Amino acid sequence: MDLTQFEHQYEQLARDVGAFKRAISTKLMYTVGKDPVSARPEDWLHAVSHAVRDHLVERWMKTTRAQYAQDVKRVYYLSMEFLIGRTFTNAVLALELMPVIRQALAELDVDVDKVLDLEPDAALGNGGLGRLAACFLDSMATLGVPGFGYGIRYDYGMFRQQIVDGRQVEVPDYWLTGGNPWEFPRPEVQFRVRFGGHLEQHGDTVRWVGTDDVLAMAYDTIIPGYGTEATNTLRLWSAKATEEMNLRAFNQGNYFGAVETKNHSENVSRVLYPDDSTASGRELRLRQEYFFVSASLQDLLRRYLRTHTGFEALPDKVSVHLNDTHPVLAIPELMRLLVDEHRVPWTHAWQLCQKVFSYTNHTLMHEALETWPVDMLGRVLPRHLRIIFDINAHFLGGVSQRGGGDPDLLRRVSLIDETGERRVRMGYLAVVASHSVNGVSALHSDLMKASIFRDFAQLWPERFNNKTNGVTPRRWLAQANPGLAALLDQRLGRGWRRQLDQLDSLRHALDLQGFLGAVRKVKRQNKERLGRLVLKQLGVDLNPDALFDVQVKRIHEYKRQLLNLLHVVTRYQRILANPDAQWVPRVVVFAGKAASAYRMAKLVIQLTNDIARVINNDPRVGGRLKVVFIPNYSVSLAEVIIPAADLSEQISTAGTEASGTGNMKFALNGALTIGTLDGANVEIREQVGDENIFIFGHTTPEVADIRARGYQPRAIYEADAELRAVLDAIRDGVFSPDDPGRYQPIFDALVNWGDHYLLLADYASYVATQDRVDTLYRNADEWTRRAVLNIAGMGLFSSDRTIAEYAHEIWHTRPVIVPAAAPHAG
Ligand code: 26V
Repeated sequence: MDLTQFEHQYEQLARDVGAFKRAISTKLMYTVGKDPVSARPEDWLHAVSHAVRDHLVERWMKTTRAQYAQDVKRVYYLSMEFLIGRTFTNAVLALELMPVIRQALAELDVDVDKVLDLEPDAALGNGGLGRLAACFLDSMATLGVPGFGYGIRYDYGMFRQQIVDGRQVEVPDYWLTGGNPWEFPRPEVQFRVRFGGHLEQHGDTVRWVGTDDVLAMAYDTIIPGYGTEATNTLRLWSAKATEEMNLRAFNQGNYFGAVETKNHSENVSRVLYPDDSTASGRELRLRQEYFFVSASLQDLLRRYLRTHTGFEALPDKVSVHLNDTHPVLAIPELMRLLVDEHRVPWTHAWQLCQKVFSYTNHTLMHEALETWPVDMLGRVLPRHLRIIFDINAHFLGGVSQRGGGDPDLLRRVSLIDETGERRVRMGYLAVVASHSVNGVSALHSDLMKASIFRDFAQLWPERFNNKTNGVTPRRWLAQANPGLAALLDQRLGRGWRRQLDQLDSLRHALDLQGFLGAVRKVKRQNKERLGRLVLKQLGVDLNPDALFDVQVKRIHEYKRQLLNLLHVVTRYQRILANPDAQWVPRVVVFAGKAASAYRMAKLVIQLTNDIARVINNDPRVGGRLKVVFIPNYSVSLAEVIIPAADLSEQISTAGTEASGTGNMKFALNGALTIGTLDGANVEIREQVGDENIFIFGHTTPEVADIRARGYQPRAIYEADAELRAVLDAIRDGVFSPDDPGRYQPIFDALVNWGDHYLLLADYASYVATQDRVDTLYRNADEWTRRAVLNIAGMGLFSSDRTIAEYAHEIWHTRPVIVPAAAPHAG
């Protein structure tokens, strides 16, 4: 760059900074209503967010206009969960405004980092499924795929986790307290959603009458694309009492009763359900599911009908994607809207449905496969139950015509499970009504066809496919790890943000003088950053030279945090027995939430904290081992933890983790994986090479085999002295001297009650592999070389690749063309 060019850019920057200072000050006064002298950091956050938002709005209008002009096919991604996290930094990076904003705020005397840290996470999700939806929105916008996210605007998101005396305590997350500068309320976009009532038959037509109605009101959030003018919309629905409900209630003269009635309606969008919620409140969850799909379908049909007459073109203009079974009521709802309200003949409506819908399965865990009692569905949604029965009749009729000589087939594939209380199988309904059914990793897609959807995969093999998950490199590298991002920019240029496979050329940098050292330095800075957070939150001092061994994810038995703890205790006992050996110092980091009703998961959290307390305070350990449980795992905490990891724990029982996406985020940030051949670990290994990943444990067929032969965990316990010492210590209260029996249930689950997830079967292999980890870590250059090879191999796991596959192979949609911005007028 010559000097004049440089001067020109500098002048441009100065002009932009000046413009932003004025914009922020104006927003502070006229939007937030504060005087700069009395403004709190929260006020500045709102002011600067509004100033940034204005820039997105221009792109948003342009994209929407282009979508209409080009009459594009739109994709509607229906999901109960969108785990977006924070928006500010993401928006600023998308607009490439970070230097300008930093400078503008600094000149206004505002501490940027302090202000950024005030933004609450939009935690409208439990875990992997919700975060995937957020990564997908980012990728759809970046690729120009005309995509709309549709979901629920929960007043209370994922609970805040506090740890009190080692135990998880759930605190409500009222994330909207301070106002949400990113959303646009749309009071003019409201739809009536009906519940209850009964059916009346008039000749051929069915009328659904006497319903209790709720209004769904839209709130829009802009989803910026990266390196493009294209944006998308996330539209979330909030429940409002209807006018007649208000009138009826308030006219009865009982003011408080009336408010209660109003609350009852509006409860539908009050709170996000944790993933193992018990029977209580199940009906409310059913209402939530119907609430958001009904509003979404009414909305998208209205949009379609604005520019089309008749439904012939619907499959060319609309794709509706079902993120797991939670939105599956969209199927009978579309049938209802087409048949009852638009008078489309049943057969035609059904053909349209099958062309419009596609479905992703995210878990094979039995308890997560949704079914709804026929009784409940009949009470809450009588019309939909009738439609489901009709679909079932048509479907079973077709199956029996095909014959095949399997007398049990009809019972097995029926949409109604008739064993015990009759229930509707939502996953089956999704398969029957969709043209595409996919799993989220190669292994999971195969298992899905061999297990839960076996009969359907034989009936319609062409319907089933795999779409291996991915993660957005914008949030999980550029934003979370600015140090590594800068290093990659130096080596590869900036293109990797949109073309993640460019990371592959990092291999050529391996032998460059100083490169490994530079990578190591970034990792160390990230470990120091996490160390500061841990010191502040937990008062525990971490050694940044120690190996940071990290497991962060929802706490669940199948994910086997407990296996990790068995290794920790093994190491502790080894250190005590052999204090003079050359130990590789380790910091073992845990974070994650347990569903509030999940006893065992909560006990694992308590055990982790008890073990941490004992080990961290044992002077004999002398800092060679530290254990921390960082409370309140969230997207923004993940952004700090993941870049600091040396070792990524992905240790689920083979065959249980559908994909995992944390595994990808860690490797992308230069951690080595210790993991089983489960979910996407299998494909990660293919990409990084067997030498650069620590694989251990039994494979999926071996797991099946062990179970089939009659698994005997007690025999393993008795045969392995080291394992026995670990389990005995846990059972006998070494970590819970105040309550020695506290962990008897954990001991029993593993040794006496069948160890369902085969921890003991994998223990020896896991511990031996952890020893190999130590050996490699001693050789700093070799470790770093392999870390770089992990980063280099992550090109495949961009959610851009995943979304491109969905767009080409399932949705058949093409990008919208948004004219590029005119260059700055100066
Ligand atoms: C189930 C239920 C049941 C009723 C209450 C609310 C609720 C919420 C969520 C779920 C199922 C969650 C399934 C899930 O999160 N699966 C994860 O999906 C990730 C993205 O595909 C994948 O990487 C993880 O392996 C998989 O566990």
